[in-house]
This record gives sequence, C-alpha cells and structure tokens, in this order.
Amino acid sequence: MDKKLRQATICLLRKNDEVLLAMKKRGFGVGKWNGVGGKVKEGETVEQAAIRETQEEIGVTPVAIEQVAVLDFRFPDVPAEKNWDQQVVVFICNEWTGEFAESEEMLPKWFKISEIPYDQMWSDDVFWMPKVFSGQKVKAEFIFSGEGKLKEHKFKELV
Ligand code: 8DG
Repeated sequence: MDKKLRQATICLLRKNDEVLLAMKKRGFGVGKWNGVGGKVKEGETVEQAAIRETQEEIGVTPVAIEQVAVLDFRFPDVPAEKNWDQQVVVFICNEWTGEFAESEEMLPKWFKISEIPYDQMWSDDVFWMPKVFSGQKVKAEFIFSGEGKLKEHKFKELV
C-alpha cells in the first residue's frame, strides 16, 4: 500500500485578472516564481498551513481560501528514505487582510493571469495552473527523474 505522502501547500492570491506570485529567495525552488506556501507541520491542517505560510512569507492573512488542486509529485528513482515524494494542495484566495511585505524567503509580485512566466517556474506548473484559473478542480500526478526533470504527468479524476 502507498504510504501517506508528506504534504505541502500553495496559495494563489487572485485579484480580478491578476495573480500574486512570489520569487523564492532561498532553499528549495530558489529563483523560481510560485504561489506562496510550504510544508504542513505536525498537528496542523493543510488549510491552517496555507494560511500560516502566506502570513509568514508575504505578510497578509487569507480570509477565505478554496482548495482547487491536489498534486502528487513522485521521484521513483530517488531512494524513499530521502522523502522527496510529496503532495501539494493548492488553494485560491480572493480575500485577505493586511499589507504585502517581502520576507527573507519570498518577494511578492502581481502578474496578469495571461502573462504568468511559466518559463521561470516549476516545469509542472504550465500543465495544472491554467486549468485552475479556468475554474477546474484538478487532481494530478507528476513523475520526476532523479535529476528533477518532469518525465510524465497524469490527470486523475476531477475532485
Ligand atoms: P523551509 O522552512 O523548510 O525552508 O520551507 P517551507 O516554506 O516549509 O517549505 P518549502 O520546502 O520551501 O516548500 C516548498 C514549496 O514549493 C511549497 O509551497 C510547495 C512548492 N512546490 C514544490 N514542488 C513544486 C512544484 O513542482 N510546483 C510548484 N508550483 N510548487 C512546488 O515543492
């Protein structure tokens, strides 16, 4: 049986035809634009983690978030004990409080949804992100090589 995947979050703040992405300044995914988020801590729900990470990384507090995607990332060539496999739960947030602030980890910036810089993002994003902005709910699996190259992706049943 499949063991439960380690979970992480992405929160995409949306205002009309724009989305807030943030440049990752350190650690995993450095130099890439992404939604804000991080690992779910023990004792926390994914929603609580998404809200906490948004507060920590860009200074604002989501008021309402909606789950729009569940993405499984798998690295079958990497030894299981390295724990690279993970499930990322994606939320869209249309309402928040507070002021945007750059943190040590992330630099936030608004982009038109039609001008999202997919060439400066994770290679899987171009497959799922347009779907969630067109209103679809997505469940998908992405298979990567040991070097982190995307080898295969499958969309599963819509959630
Ligand atoms: P830390 O305190 O341990 O440094 O970090 P954290 O903020 O808890 O977690 P992180 O490791 O920086 O979180 C990684 C973020 O990157 C998380 O939001 C999920 C996201 N992420 C991946 N893989 C992919 C991917 O392929 N595409 C996209 N769009 N996001 C991804 O980990």
